[in-house]
Amino acid sequence: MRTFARLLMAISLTFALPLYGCQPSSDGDDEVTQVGPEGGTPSEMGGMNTAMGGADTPPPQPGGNDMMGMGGQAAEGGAMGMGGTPEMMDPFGTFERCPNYPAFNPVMGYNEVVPPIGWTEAYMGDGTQRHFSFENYFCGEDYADSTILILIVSAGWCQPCSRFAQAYLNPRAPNLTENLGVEIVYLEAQDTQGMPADNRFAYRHLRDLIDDGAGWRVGDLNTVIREGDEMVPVPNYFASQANIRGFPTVWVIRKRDMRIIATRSLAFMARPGELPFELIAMDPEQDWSAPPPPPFNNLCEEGDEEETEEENNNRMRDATFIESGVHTGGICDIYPDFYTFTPDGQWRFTLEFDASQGDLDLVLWDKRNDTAVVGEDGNPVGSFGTGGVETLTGEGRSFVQVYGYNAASASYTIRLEDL
Ligand SMILES: [Ca+2]
Ligand SMILES: [Ca+2]
Ligand SMILES: [Ca+2]
Repeated sequence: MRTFARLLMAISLTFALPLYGCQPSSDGDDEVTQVGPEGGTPSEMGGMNTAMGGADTPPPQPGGNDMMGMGGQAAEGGAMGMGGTPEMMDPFGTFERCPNYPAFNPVMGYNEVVPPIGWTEAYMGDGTQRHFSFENYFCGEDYADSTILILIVSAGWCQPCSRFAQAYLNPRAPNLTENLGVEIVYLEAQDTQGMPADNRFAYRHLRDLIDDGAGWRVGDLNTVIREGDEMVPVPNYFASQANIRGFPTVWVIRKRDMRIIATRSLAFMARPGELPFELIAMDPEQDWSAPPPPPFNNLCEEGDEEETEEENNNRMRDATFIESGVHTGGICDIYPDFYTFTPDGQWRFTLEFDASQGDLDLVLWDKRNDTAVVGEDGNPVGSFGTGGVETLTGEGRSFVQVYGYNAASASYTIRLEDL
């Protein structure tokens, strides 16, 4: 596998495979710098970075990280009842004390060992609650056969987070959890308003998205950490993590040493598509910093592809020039399609396709830097819906990238209008 991954990396370098990074997090993100020696920076690799991850950047946080202050959430819930002593049975179970938990780094990120944190009264999909911690996971008998833990750090307002949970992770969760020893933790850092989220919000939000699908539901307000004999509240622990620059942040933690062995943003830097959780679970000792791309299933029919054997539009500099009007094309391989046009004033670019065939997205491209345009709010400028129409407006000479979400394939129709 290692050889295979390296080969793919070499191929991607040779053919300048698009680098699907999380645009808002690409500057100063340690995950990005760590890929440097092996993969080079996006500009070194042809500058084909894109916003395909669809990661969002959180809105400004009113009140800041420590708004709730310490002790905002009691580690031991009031459900203990009157006269409860620490020895009494906690209805939510116990936090395991795990003396052989590995040495960790409080700064979470790729290749780091995660700290012994947990969540009081975490929710399961069926609404039952139990204390859950990384120590429970590392030492507990319940997890003796587990291989990896997938930690998804999301926000209630973040659409790409919802799509990731609904369309990508949850459909494969039964196989992952029942056959491949995978534990899943959905951590909501913020609610729909961008305010700090608690377990209850996480439970309700995930119930709307994935019903009773597998995985813990926890909120960052209920995060606790081991301090001697106690688990002490550290509300907004994730909000203060420097390596979380956008949502969703997805980390794969190997149980053997509690090390983060794969991240969604690193994977997007290397190739199109989401993390291959099944492959990682089956071989957690492998180097997953640059996983292989997902299998591509070409759903185009004869004549859908607007490109030819001789000429492709996979890169901005090879963009297909189009006039106002209607055009047809297809995402018929894993590479994106670039288009450019030179209207006098404002324009609208509408992409129509069969969403049941594949989920296509649009990104406005920055011709100077050869990356996705980043808006004032820090998010890539584009259209990332789940239906069959994506629309983008702009002004003057522009470049637009059409791509398939998680290596999706579909034919499409473009309508370019002067406004
Ligand atoms: Ca094409
Ligand atoms: Ca293309
Ligand atoms: Ca879409």
